[in-house]
Amino acid sequence: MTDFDPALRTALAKRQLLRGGLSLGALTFLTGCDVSDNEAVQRALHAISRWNDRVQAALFNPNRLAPEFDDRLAHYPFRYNAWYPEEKSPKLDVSTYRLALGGKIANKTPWTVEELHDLPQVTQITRHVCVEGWSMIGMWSGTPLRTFLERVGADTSRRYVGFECADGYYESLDMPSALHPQTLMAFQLANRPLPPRHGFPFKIRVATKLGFKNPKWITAIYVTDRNPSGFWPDRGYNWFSGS
Ligand SMILES: Nc1nc2c(c(=O)[nH]1)N[C@H]1C(S)=C(S)[C@@H](COP(=O)(O)O)O[C@H]1N2
Ligand SMILES: [Mo]
Repeated sequence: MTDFDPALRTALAKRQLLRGGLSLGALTFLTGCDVSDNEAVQRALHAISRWNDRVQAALFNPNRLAPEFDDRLAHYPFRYNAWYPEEKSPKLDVSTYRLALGGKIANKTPWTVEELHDLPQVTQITRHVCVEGWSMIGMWSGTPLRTFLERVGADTSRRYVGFECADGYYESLDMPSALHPQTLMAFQLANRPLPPRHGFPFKIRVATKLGFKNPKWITAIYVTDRNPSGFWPDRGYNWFSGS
């Protein structure tokens, strides 16, 4: 099922242009390297992607909100995605689960599921957009990541927040995106506890970014000045991937 709206398609096409808009000739000219020299081309492309990250970060407006929708438009069940089939997705145990904290955070005491669920929650209906070519509107409830970071004494003057997941996936956000009012630790989907396949006990829902920037089955959160990158950014996708 796809319910891709045209405005979004245009926005994505523009992003594609920005990403892929350099011709091979221009690339040769800019980098001064022979395009058959694969390693040099890879280095140049990575340099362009890093430049792209900086431009996107500079354009990011921390007060601009992603569109929110009427609850009748929210899908449930919700489409599953990960880099492997659903049967292999982690099933975390409520009684043994602990969220680990690291890096520039004052109080690193691990959190149980019960403690997490006691945090204040808000509800948001936004569109999840996967680079693989599908999108779906969903209703997520949870704690703004900003509230949690403040609660544990995170140093929000640092540059990045990193996430580790039970399946070996990892992702990270620039601090302004982590503090954005729509960035949530989502504990619920459509008013139900977050189903195991969607990240129980919680996922990071980032309404301003593409689907792969929304890590599921989080086991650790840390604050750092060194860009932790991400599973897909390390495989060629642009790291910022948002607006
Ligand atoms: N831990 C983990 N998180 C992940 C992924 C993954 O493979 N592992 N895939 C990402 C991608 S590409 C997408 S589109 C969304 C899908 O989330 P959903 O199953 O809730 O729709 O999860 C993201 N978060
Ligand atoms: Mo995705």
